[in-house]
Amino acid sequence: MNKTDLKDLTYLEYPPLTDDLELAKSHLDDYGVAIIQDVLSSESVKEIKERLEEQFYGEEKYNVGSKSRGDEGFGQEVKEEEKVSRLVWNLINKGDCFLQFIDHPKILPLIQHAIGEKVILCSMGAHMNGSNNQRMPLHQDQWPLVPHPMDFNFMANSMVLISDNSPENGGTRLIPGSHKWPLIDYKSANSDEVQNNVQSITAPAGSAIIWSGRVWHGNGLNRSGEIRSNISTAYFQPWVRPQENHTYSVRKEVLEKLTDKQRHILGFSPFGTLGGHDGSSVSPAEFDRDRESIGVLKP
Ligand SMILES: O=C(O)CCC(=O)C(=O)O
Repeated sequence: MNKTDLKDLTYLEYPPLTDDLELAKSHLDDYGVAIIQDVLSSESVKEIKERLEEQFYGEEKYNVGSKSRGDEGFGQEVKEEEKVSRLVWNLINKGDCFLQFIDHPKILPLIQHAIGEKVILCSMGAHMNGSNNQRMPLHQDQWPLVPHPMDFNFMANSMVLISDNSPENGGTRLIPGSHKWPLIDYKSANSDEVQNNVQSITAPAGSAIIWSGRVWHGNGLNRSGEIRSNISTAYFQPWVRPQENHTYSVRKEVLEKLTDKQRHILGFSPFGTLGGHDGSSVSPAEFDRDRESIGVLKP
């Protein structure tokens, strides 16, 4: 790693928005990024925005969840009052309006195009970036989660925009084309040489960005005076351990509402020989460990 001359790296423009699935697949291949228009209606955006804002202030009130200024990953000391952003984790439990993102028909086929037919959900969370945030380090989603850099695509991410994204409100900054870069380290990727080439996306609320786990990206600087909210739903090939362990964190009342397909994507059933029990490939969501797992037995 790290023999690359940063001057040789190629930067592409963002691909145009599209609602054509086949074109979006070719954008994913060529740019590592696709931007899909009209994934949500304006009524749906409004409903989700209201739910997210309630959750943001609810988590604030009960002093739970995750707050940041953005630049903690650079090792910055941050005062509590400077933490203007929240990552509202595990939306699966936080409103029926989020369940559609587990297997959204305009998103899941593109994720499957990027990493294959069989997927497991890594995590779903809202990046609610407050005004006066700071930049997080540019990163590849699939890299820090797995101990070794691996030069193939086993992760893909989606972000449904609940706010219009622009340079003014810290639209997500991605580097189209960087999925084909040679492996470079974190420090080089965060050098001025690279940072100066990265632009915030401009796209309307209701659209979605899909990207390969190897695309370098990060947040943008929000100076708009308002919160910018994007919902990230990320997926792995099913052999990787997900960020959120849905098999114990999904609340019972939510589990009852999920379809079989959604439970499967959340990891409630095995993939091949992985994720079953006692050598069995049957692992239903209602699994009762005390009754069904075989313990110490004697003849
Ligand atoms: O908030 C954003 O725009 C990007 C967030 C992001 O890249 C991340 O948390 O991995």
